[in-house]
Amino acid sequence: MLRPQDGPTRERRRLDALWAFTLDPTDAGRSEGWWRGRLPDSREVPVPASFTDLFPERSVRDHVGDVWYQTTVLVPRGWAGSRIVLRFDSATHRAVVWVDDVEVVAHEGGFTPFEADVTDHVRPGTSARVTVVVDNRVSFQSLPPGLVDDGPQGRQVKPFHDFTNYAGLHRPVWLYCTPRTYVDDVTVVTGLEGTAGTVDYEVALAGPDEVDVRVTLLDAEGVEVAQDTGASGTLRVDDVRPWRPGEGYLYDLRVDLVSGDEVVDSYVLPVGVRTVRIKGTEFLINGEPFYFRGFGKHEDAPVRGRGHDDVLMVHDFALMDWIGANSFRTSHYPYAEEVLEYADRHGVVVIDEVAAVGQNFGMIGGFLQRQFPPTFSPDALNDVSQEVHAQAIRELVARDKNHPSVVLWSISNEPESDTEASVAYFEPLFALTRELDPTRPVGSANMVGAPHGKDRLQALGDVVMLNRYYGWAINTGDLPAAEKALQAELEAWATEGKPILVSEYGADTLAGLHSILAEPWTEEFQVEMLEMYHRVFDRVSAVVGEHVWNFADFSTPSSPFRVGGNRKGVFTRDRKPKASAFAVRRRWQQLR
Ligand code: GCB
Repeated sequence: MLRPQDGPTRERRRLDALWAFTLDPTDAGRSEGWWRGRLPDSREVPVPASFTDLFPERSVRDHVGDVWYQTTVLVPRGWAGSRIVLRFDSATHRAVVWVDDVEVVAHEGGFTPFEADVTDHVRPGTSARVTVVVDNRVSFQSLPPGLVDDGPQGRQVKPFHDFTNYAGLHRPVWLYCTPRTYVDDVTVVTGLEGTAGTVDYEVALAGPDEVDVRVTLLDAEGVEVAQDTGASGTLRVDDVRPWRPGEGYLYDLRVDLVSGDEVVDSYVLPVGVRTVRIKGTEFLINGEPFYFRGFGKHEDAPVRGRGHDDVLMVHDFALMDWIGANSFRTSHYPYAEEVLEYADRHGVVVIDEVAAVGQNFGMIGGFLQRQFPPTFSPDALNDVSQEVHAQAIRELVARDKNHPSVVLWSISNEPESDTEASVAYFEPLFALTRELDPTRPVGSANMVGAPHGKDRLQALGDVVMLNRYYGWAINTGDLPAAEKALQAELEAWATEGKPILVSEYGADTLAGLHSILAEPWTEEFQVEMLEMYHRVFDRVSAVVGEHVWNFADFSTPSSPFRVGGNRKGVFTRDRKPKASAFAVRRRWQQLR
């Protein structure tokens, strides 16, 4: 799914602004048809942002169910004759959209874009009313899964993960136009042969006119380096400048639809020429072993919640550069496309994760103190859930397939992984991901409850991904015991002959809490614990990467385990360094 862009044949308007907003705690809006007029009792909220933390009101922060957004958009007169599209970069977790009185699109899943062709529902030169209902409920059939309880205080959402269930219109909303005959999709796969690069391309077009396809590859200075005609083909670039970690060199692939001399539509796709391959226990980018240094992150900030914000994005990337990170995982859901584009341009490596987190009812049942059916079973995560998961993977790959920064798909975080049922659930999803994208490896992050010998899912993946908390959740405070256990486990996994990525390790740490004898929760302990992990990683050659959990402290619902959120950040929630940031920096600057 192509991002809207401005160009000679296209124009876009960003609808980010203050929108009218109404909570709907009794689910009245859908039956009363709130889209037919102005929203009742509305107030203003910013788009994009989570609505969750905007107001000092429990009814907003803890709201479960529908919320309504509305705005008025002026459709430019100059767009007459064009195809006009309304696009939401995300709505968490599902949405229905109306333009004036007409329903134009519904979408399930909170982290991927969706759009509607609204050409027949708007009149250029006039305004249209856009109304969106966004539902933040989770269930066994949503991704991520969770449940909603009815308590004395009303509905309560219980996600099966630790991060806050932020909701709303989290990313930009666009109205854009294209010609009636237009470039609908472009797929590129790149290769390297000696000093030459190849770009296999495939263009999907739509619309009534007969057109020819012309593609041109331009280097970063705008110099044409290759050209071809036809909807698919291979471009060859002699003396290619590859995209590589640390250097996000990008070409532009310009796709023109032409009819005689006329350019009917034109779309420009940035392309990084690089390869990804697994060889034994090595993770190769452009044929060279790559070692992941970085973090699991969250899209999370005070007040704006999960709302995308360029200011924070640039700052986070700057801090990752300062500390010497070269990569991160989009834990635990696809991030805004702006983030991937930034990573493309700056040579930062990304593990792209679908919003499958909390698929382990044995563990969740313990936390929530209740009995659940078996995780993967007809009354729990069933065929419908699996199809929702499959669709989320389809949408993730469709959106992100062309990003050179993305080198690995992560299709779940810490699912139940030691049962026959988990294999039956995941086998088709691994196969689907590979069918959609045969060029990138696939993995899923394993949890300590299913160690080597018990786990059955890592055998399906290309990279062993391990989340480990020895010294914290296990052997709490006992680093010598933790070191032994970690070493033994990594050595066991190394016998699989696959690269091992430690996709999470970390300790909750209250910034400003100190002790001479490193005690859990202090800054000193976090430093000692991370350094212990690093010693072990250096002794196991199959380890190809270390992603500290987490880049920064982040918001969670209250619980006996959380003191004002999850405190495993190396930075605080407002991005101040803890002592560990300097320790990690010393190591990563050396590994650079
Ligand atoms: C995990 C999860 C992560 C949590 C983390 C923790 O294993 O993957 O989402 O935040 O543990 O700190 O509890």
